[in-house]
Amino acid sequence: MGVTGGREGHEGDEGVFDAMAAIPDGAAPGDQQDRDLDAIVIGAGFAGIYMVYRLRESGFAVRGLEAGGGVGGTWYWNRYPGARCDSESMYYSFSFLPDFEQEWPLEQRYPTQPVILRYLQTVAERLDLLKDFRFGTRVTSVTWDEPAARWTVRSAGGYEATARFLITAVGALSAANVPAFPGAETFAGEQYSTANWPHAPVPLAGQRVGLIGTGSSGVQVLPELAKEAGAVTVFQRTPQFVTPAQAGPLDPQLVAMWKANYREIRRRTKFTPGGIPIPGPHVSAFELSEHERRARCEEAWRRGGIWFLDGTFIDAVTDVAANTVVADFVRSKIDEIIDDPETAEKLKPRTYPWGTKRVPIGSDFYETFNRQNVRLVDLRADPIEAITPRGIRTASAEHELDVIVYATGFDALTGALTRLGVRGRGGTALPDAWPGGPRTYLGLSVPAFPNLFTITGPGSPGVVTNVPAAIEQHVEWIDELLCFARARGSTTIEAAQDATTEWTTHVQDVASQTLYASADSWYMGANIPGKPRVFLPYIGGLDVYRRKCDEIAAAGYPGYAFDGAAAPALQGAGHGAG
Ligand code: NA7
Repeated sequence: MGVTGGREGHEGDEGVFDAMAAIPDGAAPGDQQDRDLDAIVIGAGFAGIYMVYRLRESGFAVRGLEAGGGVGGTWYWNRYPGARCDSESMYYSFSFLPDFEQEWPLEQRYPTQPVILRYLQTVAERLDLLKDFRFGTRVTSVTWDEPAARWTVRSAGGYEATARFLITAVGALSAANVPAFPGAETFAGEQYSTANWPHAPVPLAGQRVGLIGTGSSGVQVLPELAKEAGAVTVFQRTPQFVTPAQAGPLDPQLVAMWKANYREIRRRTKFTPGGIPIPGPHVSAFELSEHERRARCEEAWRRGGIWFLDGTFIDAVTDVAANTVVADFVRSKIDEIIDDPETAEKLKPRTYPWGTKRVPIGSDFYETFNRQNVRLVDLRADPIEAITPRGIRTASAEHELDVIVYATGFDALTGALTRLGVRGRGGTALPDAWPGGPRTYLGLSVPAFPNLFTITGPGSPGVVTNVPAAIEQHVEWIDELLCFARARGSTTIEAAQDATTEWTTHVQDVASQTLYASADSWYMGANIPGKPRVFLPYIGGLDVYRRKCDEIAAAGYPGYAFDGAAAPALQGAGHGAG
């Protein structure tokens, strides 16, 4: 039986991704053709919703296309039990709706998937955006028509549209990665991917569940599976440094204070590195005594979430010794929490620095291993050999299962783009333009792909920040650039090779000042076999990035060519980030 759920561009793979069949492409209301558009936006998550709104308000004829049956993006698909955002509720929303932000209830510290989905649905309805989207429309080809200087977009169901500009709002973590284990199709039970979870409740009572993957999704789903299932076997390839979320209801007094100051908080959010204005650490681990270091880690752990991620030491991800202080602290917590020393040992990360794989934020993840119905299989010592009709066979045993849950991550940042089938000038396919890894200007533009803009694309800070904050910056900047081109009567906007090389080099240079490159993470493309090993997002900070983009806009967009003529040369040496 195939994995239930599905959406990624696996045409012809419907047996594996069969829930997508529930949204027949082409069944969407509206015409089968759109010929007179200024812009097409692909995706209806935070990015697509805001981009369509901005362009519409700027007077462009714009159409949003979305594979799913409604708005939500990430939050439409990732419906697994326990799914919630790692950013706190107060920050995880649009900042451009000052009246609505007063109205919208803030109840839990971290918004759950149903709450975020409802938020996006409500925003889309309030802004009257649903009519501007065509849902159930899976884009399978995007081609630059050189003579017309327009993009032609086609969907699996035969819809075709052309537009001057194409903006991808497809998400950085949306192309699900489900490894092809031998024999998966022979499994007699049910298989689910967290990234494509069914809309209907999945009955798990009394079932023997196997969970593959212990990244953020696996960390969130495990406690919920364990509460319901008869037994859960966790198949772990790499242990993680899981941080406690310290989730719970928000104090109404805090919410009232927050709402009274929302405008100022939003203003500060725009000029913080991570899009969340919390005071960062100002001390090196080595300015403190051992006792003080421990106390600082304890306090950050007690506060949980981002306060531990960003709240220990200023050198936690740049200095090996400082990093070891944090890593040892988390390992000591694992020992404290887990009853069985052998399980605790298997759960302790030892092969990469703390923070260099995306740190999962969990609720009762480690505690769940103290339950009688949860077992851990260490795949490093006991690898998966095959999936059989009865379960998962590892080197040492066959684990009998009724259900397999894949929480195996995403082809991050590039996967959703390359799966669109984009072809630029001369028919060049996007993956062919990126043989050694993605090359972009500001994470937003690619040479030889004129009039294409990639919200939270590779080289953007999006995914290492509070994502809506980065999305708003990208959307507003793209909208202003399109207005600029319209005002000067330009037909094409294209990133220059030299500016692209400079930005791409800068993205790697900034990452190389940290310990990130030493881990096999999705940041490095290391989770996808054969993917070039480069650091994918921009880690220099959203504040630095925003200033850089503002400077470029103010200077008339150097680094771009308009109608083939270069805009002024880049001013100043380098990009001034660090
Ligand atoms: P992640 O963080 O990429 O986690 C995927 C997990 O699946 C991770 O534990 C992987 O182990 C594991 N995995 C992947 N492929 C395999 C194979 N072939 N065999 C066994 N285990 C495998 O994805 P998530 O969905 O949890 O989170 C993604 C992001 O979404 C998250 O970082 C947040 O930003 C939100 P590995 O560590 O690669 O050895």
